Amino acid sequence: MKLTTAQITFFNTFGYLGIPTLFTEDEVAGIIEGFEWSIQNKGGGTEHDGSKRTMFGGPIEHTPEMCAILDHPGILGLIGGVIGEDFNYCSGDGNYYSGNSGWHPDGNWGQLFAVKVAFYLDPVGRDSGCLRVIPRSQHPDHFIRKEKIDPNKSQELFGVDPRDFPGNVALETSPGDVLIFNHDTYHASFGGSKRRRMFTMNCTRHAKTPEDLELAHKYLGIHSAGGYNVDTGAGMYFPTMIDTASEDRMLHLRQPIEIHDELFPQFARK
Ligand SMILES: O=C(O)CCC(=O)C(=O)O
Repeated sequence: MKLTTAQITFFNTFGYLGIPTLFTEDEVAGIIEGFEWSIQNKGGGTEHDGSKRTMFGGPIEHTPEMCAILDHPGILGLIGGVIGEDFNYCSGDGNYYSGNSGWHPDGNWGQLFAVKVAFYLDPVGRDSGCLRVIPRSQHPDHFIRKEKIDPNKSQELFGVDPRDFPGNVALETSPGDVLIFNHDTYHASFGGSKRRRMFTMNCTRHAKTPEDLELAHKYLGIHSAGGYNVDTGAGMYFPTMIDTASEDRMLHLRQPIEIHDELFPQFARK
């Protein structure tokens, strides 16, 4: 799949993009099976009682089938279309969410450096836990950034419930639809169930300049297994991701592995 110029312009202008039915019904069934196996066996899912979010790292790294999401032509076209075909895959999180996620950006890079790909595994609507975004809030000159407005305080500030923060867009999805957004874009979710199934992939530009290499070090110093003090047994990724990687997949893994092992030699793959 190749994004159209209009889709790329939409992403660059508004800071997010949704692709309906990127995955077929059969593919969705396989992804849900792989997600459930992973969270139940590797992610603490058996303990989930709805009182809080259950979260685990590297949701696509624990089974060969989930790892293959990184080889899927639709996913490669989507991520490659917005940050370059040689993008770095930088892990992600798998979740049984419980309740609302307040408004937040995932980064404050001031430029398009990192993106999040979001997969919701149940139908989610505006009041049942879908992702909401504030279009254009990725820009450093967006009014909420310039005026340091916290949209979570919009009830106190403006008499408006945070879920109705002016201008926000509810991205209702069904399984198989895929969302992508700039890490700097403010996002949230309201009204979801106590077992809202969702996982993400984080990706950054491949670093080619000294400035980008510095950003990549900064990024992986925080947002990586080592950054979270997690020993995957294989460094940057859980072993299955590397053990089943083709040369094409390695294009998206090599630079994060190198930087991660340099930053966290104690966790490096032996
Ligand atoms: O679905 C949600 O609760 C929002 C997800 C989110 O905030 C995130 O992945 O950073």
